[in-house]
Amino acid sequence: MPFIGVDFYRIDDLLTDEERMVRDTVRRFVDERVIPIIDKHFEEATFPTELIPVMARMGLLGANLPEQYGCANMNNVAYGLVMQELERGDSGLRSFVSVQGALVMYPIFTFGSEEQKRTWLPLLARGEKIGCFGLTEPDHGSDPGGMETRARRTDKGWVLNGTKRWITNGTISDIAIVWAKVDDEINGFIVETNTPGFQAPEIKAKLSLRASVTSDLILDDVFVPESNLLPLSSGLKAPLMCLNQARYGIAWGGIGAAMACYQWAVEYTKGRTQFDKPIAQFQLVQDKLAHMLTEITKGQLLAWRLGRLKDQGKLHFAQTSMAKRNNVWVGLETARLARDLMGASGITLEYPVFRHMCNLESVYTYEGTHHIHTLILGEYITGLPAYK
Ligand code: TGC
Ligand code: FAD
Repeated sequence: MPFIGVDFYRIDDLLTDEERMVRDTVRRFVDERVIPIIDKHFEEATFPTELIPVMARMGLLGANLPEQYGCANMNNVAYGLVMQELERGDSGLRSFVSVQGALVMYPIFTFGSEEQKRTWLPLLARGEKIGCFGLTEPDHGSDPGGMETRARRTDKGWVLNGTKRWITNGTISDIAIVWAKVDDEINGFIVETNTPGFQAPEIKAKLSLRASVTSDLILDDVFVPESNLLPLSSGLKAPLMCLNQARYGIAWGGIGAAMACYQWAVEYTKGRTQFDKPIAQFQLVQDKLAHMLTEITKGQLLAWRLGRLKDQGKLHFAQTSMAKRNNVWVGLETARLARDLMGASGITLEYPVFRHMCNLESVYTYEGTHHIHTLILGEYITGLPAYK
């Protein structure tokens, strides 16, 4: 079924020609190149690596970073629309692009030396090198400040020891941005994954984000030269700043997945007859469709405003938390309701809603769980942190 878009409040009128052009280009790419192959990748639990060079040529990797490092220099609304469209295809594809841009290129751009930026950013933008971001550990997920990975100084650099878990792109990466403690201070390191002592075994048997690679990172006396320390990355605030970038993209992505599920729910219920009527004519069904459209529209407005604030440099991270929290919930709620309205047909890969629903369970958890974003907002409102 061709995607017709969901724009009840004429949000198109709030976009520039360029933003619409970017959105429509990625929309076409998703319809023509992603939708036809993604079910097979989801079923076989493989990532469509063949799309990496295509997305790189389209300027989607690190798309909101400057041209001088080989990036597309999009504004943040255009970048958000890219994320929306990619996640309309599959959260795994958006995850890949989020990690490469927001969690690998952004920290090098923000905390790296000029030499590190010139060395790595163009390669990452062209998709010739792939990166991952290692913050979470087996015993430290929501509480990354408790990490146990350590960096020890030596004559020529650093030696890293520790384990990271649930790392997107880990097994297919050339570099890992690894966060480790030096004494009590957290620092970021560019770890080249072919360094002796580094392993990235893939985590198998996932029932969510199956078209995405997720891995452990095991660092056993891994030597990292001094030139690969991110010199400006001191403190937990540094990885949290990276998370803001990824959470921003997810706020748009959740709505993309919701739009796909909503359109299927409308089409399916209009075409499915029970009791001699299309089920779309029943009030209980219309109640769910009205709820979906309302929540999607609110989520779209939230994402659009977030983007404009980000472009104006006025964004507080609690505003990003509100949008990540809300819009991933909208995605999951819409996917679950769409699945319900499609009856038994909703549970197969013949329609994308169950795939989106399974994916969004991870998106609800990663980049700060729904609870954690509630508590970030709680701290913003009251000044009182409830998570510690
Ligand atoms: P806390 O003491 O509150 O903060 C330490 C310092 O950081 C500042 N800060 C932030 N700065 C920028 N952005 C943010 N979002 C910030 N949050 C806090 C804070 O003001 C403080 O600054 P300063 O100057 O006083 O030092 O830190 P805490 O240890 O109490 O933790 C706070 C908490 C729980 C909110 C934080 O740790 C958190 O966000 N936890 C969630 C962890 C998380 O989101 N992990 C994600 C891992 S990566 C991932 O999931 C990738 S999925 C990718 C994909 O496939 O798409
Ligand atoms: P926990 O922190 O153990 O949380 C379990 C439950 O307890 C949740 O409901 C949580 O909300 C709740 N909880 C915890 N603390 C509190 C509190 N203070 N108050 C109330 N409730 C609380 N990480 C990376 O570093 N890089 C990646 O690329 C990456 N990719 C991922 C890909 C996938 C597919 C998944 C599933 C995860 C990925 N993650 C990645 C890890 C992700 O960020 C963590 O899973 C997430 O931060 C939650 O940590 P946890 O799973 O250890 O859950």
